[in-house]
Amino acid sequence: MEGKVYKSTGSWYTVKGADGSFYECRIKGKFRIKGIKSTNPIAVGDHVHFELDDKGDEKVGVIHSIEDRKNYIIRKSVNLSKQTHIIAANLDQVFLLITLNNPITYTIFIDRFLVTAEAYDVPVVLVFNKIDTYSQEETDEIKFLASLYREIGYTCIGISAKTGKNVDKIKEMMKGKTSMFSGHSGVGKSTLINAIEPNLEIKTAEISQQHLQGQHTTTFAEMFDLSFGAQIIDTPGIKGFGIVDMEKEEIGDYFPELFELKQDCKFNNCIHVDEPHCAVKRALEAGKVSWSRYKSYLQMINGEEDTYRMDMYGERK
Ligand SMILES: Nc1nc2c(ncn2[C@@H]2O[C@H](COP(=O)(O)OP(=O)(O)OP(=O)(O)O)[C@@H](O)[C@H]2O)c(=O)[nH]1
Ligand SMILES: [Mg+2]
Ligand SMILES: [Zn+2]
Repeated sequence: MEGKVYKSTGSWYTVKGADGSFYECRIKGKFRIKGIKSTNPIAVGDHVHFELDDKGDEKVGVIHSIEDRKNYIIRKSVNLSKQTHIIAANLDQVFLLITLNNPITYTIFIDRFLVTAEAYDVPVVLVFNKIDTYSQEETDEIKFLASLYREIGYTCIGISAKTGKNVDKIKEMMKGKTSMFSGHSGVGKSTLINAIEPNLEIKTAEISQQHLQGQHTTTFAEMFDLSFGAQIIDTPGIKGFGIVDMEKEEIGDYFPELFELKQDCKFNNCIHVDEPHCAVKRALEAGKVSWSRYKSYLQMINGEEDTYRMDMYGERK
């Protein structure tokens, strides 16, 4: 039988078969996919082939093969830096939810996420959530960030999953597509899905007042079919986002604004650090490339882990 993975808990996979029913499946023996070392060989969104194993009344499936992926989002966990994890596969787009505080999302996190999405061909929409809570100053900061990323070519939108502001616009963008919501714990991924499709009643939780962070309420990635012809994958909040298997020379190509300038650098293998006649550094000094983006870029090519964070002005926090 053929189906799509809707949920994975590590050892069990919930697969929706071509017949529309859900089957609980396991993986057959040692299952490895060539070229990808990840803690999870199969992820939500994967197309799989499975056989039913009749055990009494219970029908349990055994997955024996997986179809080639259109794309996927993979990350390195920060503390187990050798371990990589595929968050989801076969996506039409990802909505990255961002909040300025409760919890704080730093630009380095956004930029690491965007680099991976560029590398694996997944379009990203930046969603600034909780706009009902911001002061004038914070609203200005959001506007600044949105214009920065818009200039590079990313779609940006300010919303409130709580009041419903602009939620219809997200819904419109989701029609007919498979999307994923990602971002730190507590940014409102599950709340937004509930706002879009109230009868799902997905569990959400308040930010911890002690740590001003989310509580990791969603623990497994899960796909839902929505009533207006869309699919959404809710994911657990991620702390850091480590990029996987990228050469130093390659990273700049996943910053669209740097990639565009590269052809004007004197050296065609310029990594925009110390080389003379570098178009990126020229653009940086002229204020045409953002310092926060360039700082993120430097951190990535230097292989620095996401152990400390910077705010949008490059101050260590
Ligand atoms: N004021 C306000 N609160 C919001 C908004 N969106 C979400 N929240 C609140 O933020 C808290 C966290 O929301 P969740 O939906 O659980 O966050 P999550 O991103 O799913 O978090 P994890 O599952 O832990 O990754 C809840 O208390 C929500 O009510 C918003 O637009 N405005
Ligand atoms: Mg959640
Ligand atoms: Zn250069």
